[in-house]
Amino acid sequence: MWNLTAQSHVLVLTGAGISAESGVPTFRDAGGLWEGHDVTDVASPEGFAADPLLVWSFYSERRAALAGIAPNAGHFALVELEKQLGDRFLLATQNIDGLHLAAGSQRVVEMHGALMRSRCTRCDRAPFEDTTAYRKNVAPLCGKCRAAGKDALLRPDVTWFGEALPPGALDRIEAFATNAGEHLVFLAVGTSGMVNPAAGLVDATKRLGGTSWLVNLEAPVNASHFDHVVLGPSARELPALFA
Ligand code: BV8
Repeated sequence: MWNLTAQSHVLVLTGAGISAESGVPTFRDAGGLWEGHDVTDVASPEGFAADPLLVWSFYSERRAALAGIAPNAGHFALVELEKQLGDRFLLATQNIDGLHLAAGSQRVVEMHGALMRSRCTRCDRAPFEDTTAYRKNVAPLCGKCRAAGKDALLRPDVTWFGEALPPGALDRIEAFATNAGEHLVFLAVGTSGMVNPAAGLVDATKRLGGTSWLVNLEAPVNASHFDHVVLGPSARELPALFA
């Protein structure tokens, strides 16, 4: 039974599954492939170096697909939980769709960056909002570098396979969990548990003496690591769990 105490600190980890009912395809739906490429090929620095046009097509299509997409009841249930818990709540998301922020979540760590942000591959310009779905076979260049007479590609401001997470992201998550200690309640939602370091959070919870929950459509590879498993769509199961 999901019953929190006054000492409970809740760390939530979300993956592509929480956005599925908003109409955002998960990686598993595509069988981990995109246009016949392994996702780790198009979502890696090597893939970008090899074929920046293909990688920009992959991300531009996902930007275009986000038009008209809205958060669902699962996202809003987490907003309500954050309102109840305040600084005893932290949301770490693997998703880059921005739907948690759109729903009103504030204590959010975007572990893998943001789809609607780009950054320069060369200069120190800060990552900037970029909602452009570039036409096929167009890879955008940095305007600041061009003004300096240099050609430099822009890239999506996301964390690719083989790249470190954004500075401070993991520290913030680990500090929250360590501070919670045995009062940590870890809740994973809509994730296949195949990507590290996110997938290791359930084991860190156990080491801390905390309790772990999973809400997922089907049992993922690491289901047995969780103390409690709720199988079903998160837009239905999260509101029911917190009721
Ligand atoms: C790092 C990019 C270290 C943006 C993503 C060998 C070689 C190289 C690296 C590695 C290696 N072995 C291990 C690694 C580490 C690697 C890794 O884990 N690889 C895996 C593939 C083995 N990890 C990394 O490289 C990470 N970095 O380790 O850095 C380092 C340190 C210092 C210096 C340098 C390096 C970086 C990982 C980030 C990769 N980038 N995204 C983008 O394009 O999105 S990950 C990408 O895949 C997504 O962001 C997402 O996180 C992940 C897919 O996972 P899920 O979100 O779980 O989605 P999935 O579709 O798989 O599952 C959906 C689930 O939802 C399913 O279970 C389904 O049943 C469920 N579901 C469906 N519908 C619903 C539902 N549940 C509820 N309700 C529903 N309605």
